[in-house]
Amino acid sequence: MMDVHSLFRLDGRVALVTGSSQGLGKMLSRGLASAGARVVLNGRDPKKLERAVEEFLSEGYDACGYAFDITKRHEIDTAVERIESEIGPIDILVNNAGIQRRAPLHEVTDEIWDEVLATNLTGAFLVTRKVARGMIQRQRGKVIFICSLMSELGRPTTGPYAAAKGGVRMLMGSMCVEWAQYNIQVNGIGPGYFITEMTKSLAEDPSFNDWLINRTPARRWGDPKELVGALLLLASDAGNFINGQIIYVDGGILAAL
Ligand code: GCO
Ligand code: CA
Repeated sequence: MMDVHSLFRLDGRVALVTGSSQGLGKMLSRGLASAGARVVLNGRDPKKLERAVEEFLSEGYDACGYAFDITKRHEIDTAVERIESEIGPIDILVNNAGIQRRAPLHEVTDEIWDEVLATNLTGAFLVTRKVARGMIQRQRGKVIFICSLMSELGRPTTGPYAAAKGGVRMLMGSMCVEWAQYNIQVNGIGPGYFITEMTKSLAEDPSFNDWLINRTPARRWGDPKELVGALLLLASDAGNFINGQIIYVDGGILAAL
């Protein structure tokens, strides 16, 4: 009889989740902690991060927090080195941090473009490049990028975000083809529509809500908890031969015209 339960366990593994003091990142971190991982939460705002760590500790999870901005190279290097010396080598990296700045492309300012690409694409690359150096040494690691439906499709006013998330899809695949030989599995999760700080304004707009419900074969928004299963598959030994894939958790949106 196979022990399939332990296949998905993460006991003794260190997981860093960027942008995890709120939103999907916080829920993903809860899922990793529930499977036994030591979770390292991250955010730019030390106070918000501290509140999230307190919450995790009060729920009995093994959690800590390191505040750093993933758009700042020196902050990343310092933080990753501190985490690896104070907590332990990072076994699992979840590149979740991301921002959304909606505007029609002809009205997108240089600042909007630069901020979205710096956070959603370049930041994810910088963190992963730093963490992967250790994973290559150790010949073991799990890297999961939080992609998006917009790694595949666009929607008016989300051009910079879609460009970044499309880039994330190809960056993830490029890392897979270079690092799979070091027993590093690089994959992605593509969330559909979940109500978070990023999408609250959309959910509160009746016309958008009607459009989304009709566009989704499951006829509903996702519950952030529904991302945890795909995450544990990719973060655990259950996914040791899954490389370069994006698992879309979208209620069927990408399957529908
Ligand atoms: C939007 C949303 C989307 C979602 C998600 C979908 O403006 O349409 O922000 O981009 O956040 O990325 O996968
Ligand atoms: Ca695919």
